[in-house]
Amino acid sequence: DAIWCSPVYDSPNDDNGYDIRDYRKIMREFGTMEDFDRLLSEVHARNMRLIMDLVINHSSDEHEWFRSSATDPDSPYRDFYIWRKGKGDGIPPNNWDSIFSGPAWNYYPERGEWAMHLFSSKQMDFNWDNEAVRKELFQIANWWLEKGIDGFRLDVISFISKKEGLPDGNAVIGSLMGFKGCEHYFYGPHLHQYLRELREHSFGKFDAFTVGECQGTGLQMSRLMTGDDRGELDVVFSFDHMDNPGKQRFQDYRFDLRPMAKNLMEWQLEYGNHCWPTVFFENHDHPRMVSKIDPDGAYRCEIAKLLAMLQMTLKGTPFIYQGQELGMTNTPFASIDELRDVESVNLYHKLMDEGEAFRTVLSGSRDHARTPMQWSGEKNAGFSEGTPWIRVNPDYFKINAADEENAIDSVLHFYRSLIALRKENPALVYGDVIPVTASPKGLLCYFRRMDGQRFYVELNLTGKTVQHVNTGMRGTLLYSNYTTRREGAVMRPYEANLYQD
Ligand code: ISL
Repeated sequence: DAIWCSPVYDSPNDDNGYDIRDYRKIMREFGTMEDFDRLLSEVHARNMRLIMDLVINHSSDEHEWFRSSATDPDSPYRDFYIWRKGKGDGIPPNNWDSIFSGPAWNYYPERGEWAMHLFSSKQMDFNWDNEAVRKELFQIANWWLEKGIDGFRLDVISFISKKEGLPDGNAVIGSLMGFKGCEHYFYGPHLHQYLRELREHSFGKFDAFTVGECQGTGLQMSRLMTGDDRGELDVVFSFDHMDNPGKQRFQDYRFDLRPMAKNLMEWQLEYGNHCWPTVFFENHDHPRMVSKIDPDGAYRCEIAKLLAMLQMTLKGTPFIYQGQELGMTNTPFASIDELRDVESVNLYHKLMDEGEAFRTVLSGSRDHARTPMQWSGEKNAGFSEGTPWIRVNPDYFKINAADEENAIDSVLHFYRSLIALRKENPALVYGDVIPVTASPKGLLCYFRRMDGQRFYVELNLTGKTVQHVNTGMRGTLLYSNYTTRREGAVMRPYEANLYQD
């Protein structure tokens, strides 16, 4: 009942719209402001909400503020971005790396200085320490809120405050994380102050919903950003569960659901009653979860449904990424020419001489999640009559919305049923989460309980059979991802069952 749109603002599209040239204009490829206004009113007419992506850690280098700050010594925007002198001999002001490969700095001869970009070389970081910048950004947010949108997803909002003096990043942290400098902005000195100002001057005045993208802040720091008495954000996206411990996205490994479940349970139990979690397994920055877990796809439907059950029976706000509800998979891109994402392309060129570059890029590429939505088995998956901007996943013949709609036991219908059940039963939203601590290894079992109502969820997180746990619960089986009854006391691979007392 709510939609989050990734950026649809005017942009040269160096990073799929996350590089904004004009915050008050719609990207030509997507239509006009009239189209947007119609979208908003049709969404509201259906009693739904619309959340926009607010990308205010950086803007495009084609934004007029940046152009003016680079070229005009008298510009009122001179200090809107992070400009510094270099160390001489073409050496940038510090050793920070861009998250999208290469140094985090561009040199501008017209100004004789370097400007910082934590992301691509066309995404220039704003100088949040300048109050005039903050005021302009609050006005942008308010302009959209006055239009009547319902809230924002705040892009890399935890990166907005950088440590004074911009000191060099530690080499060990840099090699662990893949980019140097991050300890100086993952949780910067003025972050809380800036979030409070945002709320005070913008979101709070409109009672708007906010979800902050907060890479690397972990449970405790996220509590400080979302506590209901803190006046900062409503909820955050935390990413610690999205890769297995010790692994990172660009590694070719089979994702194990067990550590993810452990992490989710920590948040369920320790985040506290003054904070509210989000629950998500996919977004536009991550490969498809079913493929991470089971690259061969033997258990694709079972896993897709297990994820649906987990997501719809945990405490928190669930976010479903487009295509997740069909069990969409990774795409077998054949070469680098088929990839579009700036992060993938830059990484490929960086790795070139290390061999295996394409394989590495393919394991983590964000393009897996960005292929056209699979509406039907028609040409281009029913997405477009024209040539899509990126390759269509060839499996659209067997995985598409039209077929899922017609098949009674599809992943899509499973999501629908569970969403309906959750809406009808506050115990699934607000109820206590009570894990069964004696569950055998490989199982995740928990109760949701409120006002005499009780649900029980049992999930086999592995591809092997596991001994079933007897909790004495004699409830009715409401949903299962297996249609046949099991024999004996074992849980089949990735089996997921939901019972009610
Ligand atoms: O820190 C990271 C690398 O491990 C990234 O996951 C980073 O947090 C993430 O890429 C930030 O994502 C958001 O901002 C980017 C944009 O490309 C993404 O699409 C967006 O979700 C820059 O605006």
